[in-house]
Amino acid sequence: MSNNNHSKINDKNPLGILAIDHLEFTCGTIETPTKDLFYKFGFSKTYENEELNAQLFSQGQVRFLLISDNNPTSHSTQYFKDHGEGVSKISFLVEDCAHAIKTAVARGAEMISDAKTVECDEGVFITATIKGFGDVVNEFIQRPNSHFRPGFKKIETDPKANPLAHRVARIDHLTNNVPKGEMEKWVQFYKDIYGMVETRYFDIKGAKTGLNSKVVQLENNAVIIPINEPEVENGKSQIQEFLDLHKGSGVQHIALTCGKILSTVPELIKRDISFLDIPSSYYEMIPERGIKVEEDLKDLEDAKLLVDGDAEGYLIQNFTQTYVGPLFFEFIQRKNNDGFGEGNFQALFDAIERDQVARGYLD
Ligand code: TYF
Ligand code: FE
Repeated sequence: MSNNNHSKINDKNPLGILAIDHLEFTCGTIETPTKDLFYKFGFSKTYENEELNAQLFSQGQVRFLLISDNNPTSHSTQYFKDHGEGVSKISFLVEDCAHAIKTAVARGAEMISDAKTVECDEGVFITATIKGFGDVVNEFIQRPNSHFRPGFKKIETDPKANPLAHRVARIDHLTNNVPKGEMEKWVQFYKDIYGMVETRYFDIKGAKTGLNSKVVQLENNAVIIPINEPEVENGKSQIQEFLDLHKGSGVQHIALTCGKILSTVPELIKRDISFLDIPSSYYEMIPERGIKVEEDLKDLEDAKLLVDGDAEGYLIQNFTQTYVGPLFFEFIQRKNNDGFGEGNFQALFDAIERDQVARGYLD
């Protein structure tokens, strides 16, 4: 399989990762408020496994698995006990699972389970897992067709689904928060095991928000992972606040790609999703920043959207409040710009600090 002409396995993608397949969210009960959140975000339930007490929520290529399996020997249950709700597993779709696990281990990964083949009515599925950052595990899944996985029943129509007029398409990036002093180690992990490359570094010093951040990614953009560490240990950085609340490393935010963010974010606001408040002074400064924005600035302001870019292109983004423990979501639309909104960081971190003050974490 790995030797055909269309193989995605090469030295820039040694494991042959095709995409983020799904993210597993461990939860205390399957009736968690996180499920209502997914419905408000426009997801619908597409698969279910009653034995595992697991439900898959899908929208575009984005898939979130809610699981509350309450099994003392399972990783998701252990993760929930140690951290509460959050992303307990990152699952990658691979071309050839046996190749992926063998190569990952040869490149230094710690194996949790070797390639395991399960045959069911829907076909032959192969999965394997390695240790990821913090207590998060990384799965490789090779599937024969569109069926989610063995043991799951497809749900033809979800009566509770409430789709958005313009749905989100995919996971743009997935940000990892780690303790002070660990950023470099995890950058190295993604480089060594996955063959990712480093594409950004920034730090914000002095401010209460102080943090260091690097981005690692596959060169084909299929997987993009910013990694943040607090600048000062036990300070008041937003990264430290996350680590305190989550009791350690974890997925801090998930950025979802929009096709028409000027429709999607206002629709989410109508559904009572809270986004960070951006002061109107922010919009007065946009014309001076040399970004050629097609949208009406008033529409962007009404929708509380941030813009960043240059003469060549830009992106539009905003961030929700924290919703799953300290985890939040970003909605992003790219127009010929592959940054992360670096030009917004001051306005963004000021807004996050105001939010920390409102919650009593900062004074
Ligand atoms: O993913 C990013 O890098 C941007 C910006 O705590 C960002 O979305 C960075 C750190 C942070 C919140 C947002
Ligand atoms: Fe982001």
